[in-house]
Amino acid sequence: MTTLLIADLHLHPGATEITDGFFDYIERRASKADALYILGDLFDAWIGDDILDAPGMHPLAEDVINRLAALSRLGTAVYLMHGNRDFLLGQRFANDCQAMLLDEPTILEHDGERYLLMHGDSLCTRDEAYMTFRAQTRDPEWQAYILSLPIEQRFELAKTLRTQSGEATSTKAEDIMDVTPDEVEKALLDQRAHHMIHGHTHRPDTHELKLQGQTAIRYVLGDWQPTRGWDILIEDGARPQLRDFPLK
Ligand code: LP5
Ligand code: MN
Repeated sequence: MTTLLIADLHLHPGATEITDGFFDYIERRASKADALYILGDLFDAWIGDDILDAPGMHPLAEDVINRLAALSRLGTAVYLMHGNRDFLLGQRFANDCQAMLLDEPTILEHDGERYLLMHGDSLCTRDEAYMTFRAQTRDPEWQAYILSLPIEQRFELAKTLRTQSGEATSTKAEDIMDVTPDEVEKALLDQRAHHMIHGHTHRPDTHELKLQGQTAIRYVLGDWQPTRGWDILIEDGARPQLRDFPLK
């Protein structure tokens, strides 16, 4: 059993190197794996699945759907989790990709180990302004209201939110934008897991921590750049490997 995990590709129409690198990754690496987990922020922004109603309106989304659906048809199970940029990805998108939309958190069992999978933003509890924003944007009533707005208006709103977020993050202390250690411990204990894999913070690393006297490991995926991608490979009988690689 071979499992791959990725996150934070932040695909958008201007990021053609990352998109091409992702499609190459699907062809050369993911197609040989049993499963591919995409742990949030596949897209830089997602304003609703109804952008797919008008063919040709969002060629990038259509390309991604076609590639993921082909991967799935060829035998690699594809799993999708929401991130803080693409929390509006819906069942329609997942169905079109022949992917399974995951709840957060999800437990992945591999080789007798329990891996707690998250995007990672929910662990950043010291970022109180973001926590308020997150509660609002994950509220089903708010989402239903937003999805009822015309696409053009949503597009503008997403642009405004990105600008406001950029301004907010430029003034926040670095440590409040990282995970809160107590939240990590709590999440692991709640789910009886000793391994956690997440993205979001863009601080790729492997951290060991003590959890009730036992060693636990938190793996942090990196965000994809035009020349560099990141993943985690889990194979039977081996420790997960956090890898970076040049994009072609
Ligand atoms: O994303 P990034 O890396 O810049 O920063 C994140 C947190 N910011 C966000 C906001 C997103 O970037 C916004 C983009 C979403 C695009 C899709 C939206 C589609 C739905 C709407 C349109 C249809 O997630 C940032 C964290 C940082 O990670 C590190 O963890 O700090 O948090 C913030 O910047 C939040 C701000 O501190 C507070 C919010 C500012 C906006 C206030 C507007 C209020 C309107 C409320 C209703 C939307
Ligand atoms: Mn994120």
